[in-house]
Amino acid sequence: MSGTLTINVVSAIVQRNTEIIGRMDLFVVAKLTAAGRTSESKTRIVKGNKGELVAWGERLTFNIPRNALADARLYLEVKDEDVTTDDLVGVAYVNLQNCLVFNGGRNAYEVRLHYNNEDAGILNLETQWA
Ligand SMILES: [Ca+2]
Repeated sequence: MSGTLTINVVSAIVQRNTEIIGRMDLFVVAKLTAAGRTSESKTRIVKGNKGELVAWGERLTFNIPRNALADARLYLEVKDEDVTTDDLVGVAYVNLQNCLVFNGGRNAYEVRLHYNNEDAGILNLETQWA
C-alpha cells in the first residue's frame, strides 16, 4: 500500500549570487529516496536576487510505500538555470520522520541551505502525508 507525500516548496531566501548580470532563474529540485528508489521532481523557475524572498508555492508529490516513509530521505537543491550548466545555489537534507502524520496532517519546515559547508540561505517547506 502506498501513500502520497506532498512537498509544498513555499519559498527561499538565498544568500549566494550565481548570476553575473541580472537576476537568478531559481528552481528547486527535490529528490526523494525511499525503499531503494529515488524519484525526482522540480519546481518552475522564479526570478530572484540574493537576500530576496523567492516564492514558488508549488506542490510536488511523491508516491511511496507507506512502510518506507520512516526511512525516506529528502534531498533538495536550489539551482539557477543557465544556458549551459545550471548553477547550484544551495542544498538541504530533510529528515522525514517528523512528517509521519496521517490524515492530512501538515508540517512546516525552515531548512538551512548549504554550499561547500557554508550557509547559503533558508528554504521554507510544508509536507503533507496522506
Ligand atoms: Ca541564470
